[in-house]
Amino acid sequence: MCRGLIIHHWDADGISSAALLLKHVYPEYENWTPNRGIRRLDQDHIEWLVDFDHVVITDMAIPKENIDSILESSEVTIIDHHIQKPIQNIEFINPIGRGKNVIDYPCTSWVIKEHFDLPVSLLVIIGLIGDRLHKADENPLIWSQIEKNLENEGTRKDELYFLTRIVDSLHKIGDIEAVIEAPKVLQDESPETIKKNMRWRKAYNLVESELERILSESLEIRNEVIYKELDTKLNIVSEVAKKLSWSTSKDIVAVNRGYFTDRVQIYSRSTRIDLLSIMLMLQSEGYFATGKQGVLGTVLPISKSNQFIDYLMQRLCAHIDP
Ligand SMILES: [Mn+2]
Repeated sequence: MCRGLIIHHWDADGISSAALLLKHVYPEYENWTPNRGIRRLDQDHIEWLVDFDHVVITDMAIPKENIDSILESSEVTIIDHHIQKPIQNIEFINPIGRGKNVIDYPCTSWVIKEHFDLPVSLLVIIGLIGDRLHKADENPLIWSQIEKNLENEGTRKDELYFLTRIVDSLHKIGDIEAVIEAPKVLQDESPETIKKNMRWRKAYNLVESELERILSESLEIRNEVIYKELDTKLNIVSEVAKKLSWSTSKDIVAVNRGYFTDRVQIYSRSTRIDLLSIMLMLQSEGYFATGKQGVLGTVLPISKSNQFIDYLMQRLCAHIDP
């Protein structure tokens, strides 16, 4: 028998995507996430993966050299919506990587639904809301299908956001065990399963109160660009940046020095400058960086971080219209 593993992102879309794959496509497979805030596998992981005949990587663009190492012993399938060049010798299911429009493939759960011709279901929707938040309805063709499902199931929209936030809180508090357990538990696609899980609800409460604390602090705005310093042990820098930039319509740099002891999380959103080229620059210098249109996330050693933050702020401030 083929032994298979699904490696998935730790957020709501990654968990939902893994759950959909377990339920509909690879019921015998195991699932796992590295969940260390960095989408890169180390040598121990690679050696462990040798035991698997087939490795499915979903909602997480891990480096090409990791894929090459896995390919030496296993078959590889990628199912994703992150910006990524098509990779040879593997099954590459990533419409965005093949040049399709981001708005038509807003999350990995939607890529899976389309590719395997699955119905719209709670897991598909949680993936979408997890990645797109209040912009989940930006594609009317997709959103009308979601609304039809909600009507049929009798689920309210605010309840969906609540369910999604619960699922998405597990990685934010660093509960990797819960993240890995979630795709198995969620296959019943029942809102009650999510709401009644006390461990998950505790994670949710912790995240919400920390966000409330951080978002109530006063804002530093330099030249129309928000500069936000955090010191939190929770993995919420991207969410803080997202919330602040959407509520103010300003570009933002958010910096968290509290998650890693030896590295700094930096997250930026801009509607004005090309953050993708900055992401490529960091990657070419050997640093971890991820992103999509208008979004950049990176984790830098403390020694490099201040210089980079200055550079980024300068670039953003220089492009504000006078
Ligand atoms: Mn995603």
